[in-house]
Amino acid sequence: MSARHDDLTVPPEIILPCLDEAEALPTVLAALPAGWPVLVVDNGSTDGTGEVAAAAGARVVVEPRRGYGAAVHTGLVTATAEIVVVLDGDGSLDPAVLPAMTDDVRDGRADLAVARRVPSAAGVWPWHARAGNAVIAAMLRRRGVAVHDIAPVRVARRAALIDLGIADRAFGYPLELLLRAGAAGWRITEHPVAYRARAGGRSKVSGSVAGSLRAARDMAGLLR
Ligand SMILES: Nc1nc2c(ncn2[C@@H]2O[C@H](COP(=O)(O)OP(=O)(O)OP(=O)(O)O)[C@@H](O)[C@H]2O)c(=O)[nH]1
Ligand SMILES: [Mg+2]
Repeated sequence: MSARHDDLTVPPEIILPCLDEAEALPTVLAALPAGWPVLVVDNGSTDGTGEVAAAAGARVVVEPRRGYGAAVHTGLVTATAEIVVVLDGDGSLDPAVLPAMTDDVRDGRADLAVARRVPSAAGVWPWHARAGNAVIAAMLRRRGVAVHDIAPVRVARRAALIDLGIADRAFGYPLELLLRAGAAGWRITEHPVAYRARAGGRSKVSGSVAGSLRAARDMAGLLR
């Protein structure tokens, strides 16, 4: 018998897009809800990310084309669970929020559950990253998508996410997802998630003004 939509015994699958996260991954994987399957998308890492993930019991798929969106998309089409979680592989987002987000989707309160970052210490969210984010979120709200962050964590039904037809394969991916979900009339719930320093390794985006600008450029194209 196949699993029912509301079968509470079937956990969602956690997709972790990872570019050079070998240092952070052991901590990240150990903190995830017990028994939930994990799919690490190794986005062309050169630091042994895939080996570390496999040794810790995760399933690994390699996506050589760089880009956050490319990694997430490959995760979606490779995963098998009905409901999926997309979370960063750097340990910056507290996975304690995942069960409540998943319940929203499983119980039918939401088509998409997202998280909004709440910094847990001064300095974890640099001003340039935070400012760009606030502008984007305000634009989304003006378009009727009631969010306060660009959905750094997401839970939804896998098939529905694929059907949204998101085309961006870089850092515009989460924003395009929200725009398309809003246009499709999806019900969205938003949960606070503790945002902290990455569990190891090096920041590639918000740790520098250049990284923030690159992310802003990917997103700005979608809002024109
Ligand atoms: N930067 C970057 N991250 C990727 C890519 N592909 C997958 N990822 C992963 O996507 C997740 C989110 O990345 P970010 O949090 O935006 O990048 P970061 O390097 O952690 O930089 P911060 O903004 O400092 O958090 C991390 O788990 C990355 O390893 C890619 O092409 N570039
Ligand atoms: Mg990060």
